[in-house]
Amino acid sequence: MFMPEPYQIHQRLDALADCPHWQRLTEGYRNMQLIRTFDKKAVNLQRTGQLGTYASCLGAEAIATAGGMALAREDYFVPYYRDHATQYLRGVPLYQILQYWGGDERGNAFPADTPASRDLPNCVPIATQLPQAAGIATKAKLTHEHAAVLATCGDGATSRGDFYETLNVAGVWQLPLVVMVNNNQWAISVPGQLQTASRSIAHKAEAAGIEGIRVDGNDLPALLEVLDYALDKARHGKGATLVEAISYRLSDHTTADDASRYRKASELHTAWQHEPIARLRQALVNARQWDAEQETLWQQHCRDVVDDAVKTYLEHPPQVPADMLDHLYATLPASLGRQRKTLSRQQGDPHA
Ligand SMILES: Cc1ncc(C[n+]2csc(CCOP(=O)(O)OP(=O)(O)O)c2C)c(N)n1
Ligand SMILES: [Mg+2]
Repeated sequence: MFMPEPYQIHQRLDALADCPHWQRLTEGYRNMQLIRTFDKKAVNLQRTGQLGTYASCLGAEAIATAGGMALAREDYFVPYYRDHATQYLRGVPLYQILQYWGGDERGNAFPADTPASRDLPNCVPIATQLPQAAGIATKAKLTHEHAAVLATCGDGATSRGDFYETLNVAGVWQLPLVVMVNNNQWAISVPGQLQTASRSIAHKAEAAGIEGIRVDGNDLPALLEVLDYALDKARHGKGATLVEAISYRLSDHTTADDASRYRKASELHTAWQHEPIARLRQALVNARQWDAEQETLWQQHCRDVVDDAVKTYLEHPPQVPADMLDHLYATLPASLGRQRKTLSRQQGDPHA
């Protein structure tokens, strides 16, 4: 049974000999490859004017995949914008993830028959999703659900009041909450050392009286161990955990950014040596759990799945403009009602 060492960075990839979970790790590897293929395609779609501004998950594949694999159906997921893998594993089809980044809100209507139907959509204002996650965790606790809430954010988000307020209530109310921080070393152009003077992000748990764990965010088996532990603890009423997953943002901040203007090429080059997919592949190959033939077949499969998702996304008729007024109010105010009618008429609805 895994027990975390306080504030030591937990790693597992280099000591997998006694691993009883090869099947889970190869499944995780496949998921990470799939999401990287998707991510590359999404950037290309943006570059060719077919997607809006997009936040790449390059380098965050292990973190988000571990989240999706460790969550149980009855748990809740409160994401931030690099968690495409978790959303996919919770049941959001890839084409819907593209819809969201294409500016189409229908991408946030997660399928009702999947675990994702319990989850929140992305939240653009940094860290504001965290108090909402604490709210869901409070409800889960008060109604005695056997469920945990996993909420994620970036290192920059940990400077916001919402983050501290969330940890505070999580501690004092013993909430079934896990906050996982993707510490990718950068918040747009702000590096970690300008972000906080705290010894680590995990140490920020101390003041809230909850457990803080550090884990290598490029190490899928380590992440799975930490999340299994923290989510299980939450489900059994044993309190909240702050997980700091240390990774590196291998992409620009978003497609609207050019990171070469503020960070050294040598730093990026070094970070690529530790990226999560190649490391896991090497471990699987060493253990004879994966080979070149499987790799070729899987990569082809990933391309096919992603091509299908892109086709479905591009084939969807655009949202009608009147949609922007729907789902805002239980009863639309009269002034907006008139605007809605005008929009509908312009769309060619004679009965509007
Ligand atoms: C309240 C708020 N302030 C500023 C922004 C602009 N903004 C978008 S992403 C970002 C940086 C976030 O960095 P981090 O939390 O480290 O996440 P990362 O993008 O590195 O994954 C900022 C400042 C915002 N979206 N919301
Ligand atoms: Mg960051």
